[in-house]
Amino acid sequence: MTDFFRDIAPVRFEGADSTSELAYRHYDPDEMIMGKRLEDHLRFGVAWWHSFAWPGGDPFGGQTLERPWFGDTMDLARMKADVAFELFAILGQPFFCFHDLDIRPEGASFAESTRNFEAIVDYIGEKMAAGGPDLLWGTANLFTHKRFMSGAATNPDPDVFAYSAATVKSCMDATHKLGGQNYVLWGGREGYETLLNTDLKRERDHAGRFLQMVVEYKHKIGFDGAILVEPKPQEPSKHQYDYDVATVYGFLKEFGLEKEVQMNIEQGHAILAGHSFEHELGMAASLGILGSIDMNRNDYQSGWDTDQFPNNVPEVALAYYEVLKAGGFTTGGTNFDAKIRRQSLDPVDLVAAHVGAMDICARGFKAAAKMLEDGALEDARAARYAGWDSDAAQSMLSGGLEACFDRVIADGIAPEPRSGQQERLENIVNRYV
Ligand code: XLS
Ligand code: NI
Ligand code: NI
Repeated sequence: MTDFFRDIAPVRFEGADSTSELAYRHYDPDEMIMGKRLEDHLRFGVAWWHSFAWPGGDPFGGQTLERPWFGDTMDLARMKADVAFELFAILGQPFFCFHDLDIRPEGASFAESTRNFEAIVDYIGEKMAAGGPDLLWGTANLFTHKRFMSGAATNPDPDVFAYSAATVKSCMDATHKLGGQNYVLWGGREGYETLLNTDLKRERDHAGRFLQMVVEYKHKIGFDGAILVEPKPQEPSKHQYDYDVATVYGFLKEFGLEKEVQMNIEQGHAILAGHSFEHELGMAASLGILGSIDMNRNDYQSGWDTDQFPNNVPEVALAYYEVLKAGGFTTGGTNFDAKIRRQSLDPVDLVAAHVGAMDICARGFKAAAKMLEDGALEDARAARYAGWDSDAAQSMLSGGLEACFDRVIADGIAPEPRSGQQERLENIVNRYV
């Protein structure tokens, strides 16, 4: 036991009227919603990088967070894991996620980094076996170290491609060993700063081959979790190849991977791409590649990836509405890819951030489930497209332009515009949130 969280007790569900600061008011893990426990719907995960590895820097200033485990030794890495599992015991959430770099000290060579990593993975495995949460997903950090400054799989230097592939292999092995349910690839530096020095076609080809190698290895080791790509339009690279869900789907098709790879969709990345979160989720669902979500919130004014904890119930409700409409999560879940603000110095700030976020999500999720069960939005949607239920309308889709032309003439078709009813639908949503 460390004394980092001192006497903070495990957080319990106390109901909407509770006045305790650290209580779940809306997240009752055992509440049955649409025939399933709320915990099994939402599948919350804590992100190791933001909660335990981030020192509080921003572009104008360095470390603000003092943590007794900061430093590059194995003992400190073990202390970090101890504190992580102490937070997990306080929150009671079912999952966590990590990158290799979050959990192990960097070694003097790849071999040493790998040894460090494997030892900490075993340490974490023991803590999981002792009753800790499960691994939602593992991933590799192929963007922080300067060796990745010009990309990982898309680096002009084949040695960096090799280093990246070796790193992903070891991270997939660790994820498999810990029973992880997914493996995530976010291409932070798979993109470019200027076309003046970039062979765009070659880089995309290498990224495609790299992803094929990941899928081949998944099958080779018998990892039955999902491979997830996390789209983001820019930041840190100026132009990133995995811009948004639709772009990544085209990329998957090009490399024959659309049946093998799904999406991990992040709220803040959707906003950076000029979309809403629900657009990205709805798009992935329509393409059959909705895997998991990184739940956070971007600042709508600052225009960069602020990774704040969610606190907007209506937004979260519309996001979960798309997830539920698509049938809910299978291997995926709700990973809080979110960090406290750099002024939030106290251990209790970290706990409160997660408790509040879990409550916001529970509230939004329950509103979404009710909206779906009551069918008001779906009835209106079905009515809007009802014209397509007729045989005449359907046969048009198998005919051609001339058949349409003939039908317009023969039936004297003269379409009348109809209301899209947006405000009435928004009022329906407002009854639930
Ligand atoms: C960064 C990404 C990152 C991924 C995991 O913007 O969201 O945190 O989720 O590499
Ligand atoms: Ni992000
Ligand atoms: Ni993310």
